[in-house]
Amino acid sequence: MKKILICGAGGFIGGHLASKFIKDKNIQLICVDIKPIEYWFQNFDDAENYSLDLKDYNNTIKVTEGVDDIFNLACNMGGMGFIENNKAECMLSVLINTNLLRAAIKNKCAKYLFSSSACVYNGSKQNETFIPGLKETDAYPAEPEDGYGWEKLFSERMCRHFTEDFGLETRVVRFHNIYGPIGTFDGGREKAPAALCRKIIKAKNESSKVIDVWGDGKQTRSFLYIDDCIDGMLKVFNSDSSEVFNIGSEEQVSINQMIDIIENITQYKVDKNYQLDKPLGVRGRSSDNSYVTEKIGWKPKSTLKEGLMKTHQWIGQQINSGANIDKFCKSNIE
Ligand code: GKE
Repeated sequence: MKKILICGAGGFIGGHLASKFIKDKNIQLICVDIKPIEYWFQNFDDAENYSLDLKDYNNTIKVTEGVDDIFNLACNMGGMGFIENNKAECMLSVLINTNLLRAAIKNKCAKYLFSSSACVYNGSKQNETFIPGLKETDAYPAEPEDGYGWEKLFSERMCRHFTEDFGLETRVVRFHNIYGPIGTFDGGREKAPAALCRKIIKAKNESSKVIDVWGDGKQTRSFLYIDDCIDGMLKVFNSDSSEVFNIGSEEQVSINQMIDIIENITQYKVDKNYQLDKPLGVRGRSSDNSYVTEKIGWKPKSTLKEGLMKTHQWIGQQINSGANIDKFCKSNIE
């Protein structure tokens, strides 16, 4: 029996990871999140569930006792609209990683995964719309996204030094804009795929023609479907490498191209009201997966269209169900 701890289990990626582990009868699962349990996106009676603030060292000691593997997916985060306006809050997540690493040593845990982000990449390499995919080495020289990206880059490095100095086995993955069902789609923390599905579904429902789009729509990203994210994260975790790996897609699209795909799924055309004063982030970003494919043997399976179809279907159901959807739409639940 293996004892596994998921930190941030009430959030999007943590919830999907918990739903995978809970099916494995050889795993004793411990789930922790700062949110009250009724606000977790997914929760399972067969797990031990705790609502605790992992910025507090005492709590990290408590939940890591007897644990073999730790998945740290806990941080205060969101899409561009959140991270650009909450830099201090994002940086405070450094306390979660710091205290969890210390607790992992104290409680002699075997292995530790840190979820980093494409926001660590050097901004000067992301100034054009269509850019070559970012390689793991492109994080240095350091010029990450202010606030959120600095915290991620610092915490990545702390993992490395805990491995070198204390022998803790660490794994680090850099997620590139993960999307899918059972995630935030309104309220300020949502990322572009969910926001644009929501806007186009609502426009159709209300027979309105215009949606707001942040920026000029020419900025690019690559988006990774949640199932591929979980698969990649577990492959990296189960590998024997403590290096940092991209977990992203190489299918780089402009926001306008993604809107075309969502319009086709919705079977509804909209006019775009471009809002140039909204948070925009980098001009272009995509993942280069050659290193993770070579070393770990992972690459994503879903196309953007396939992933968006499933995401769109779930968001449509939530919007049209009349059920209480607060937990997927509120910016601050603590
Ligand atoms: N959120 C959002 N909502 N973004 C919009 C919207 C909208 O209605 N309309 C257009 N955009 C544009 C944003 O201005 C940005 O240029 C682009 O879509 C992507 O925004 P995003 O999905 O919110 O987040 P980013 O890719 O810029 O940044 C995210 O990167 C991830 C790592 O790849 C971060 O916020 C983190 O969630 C994460 O680390």
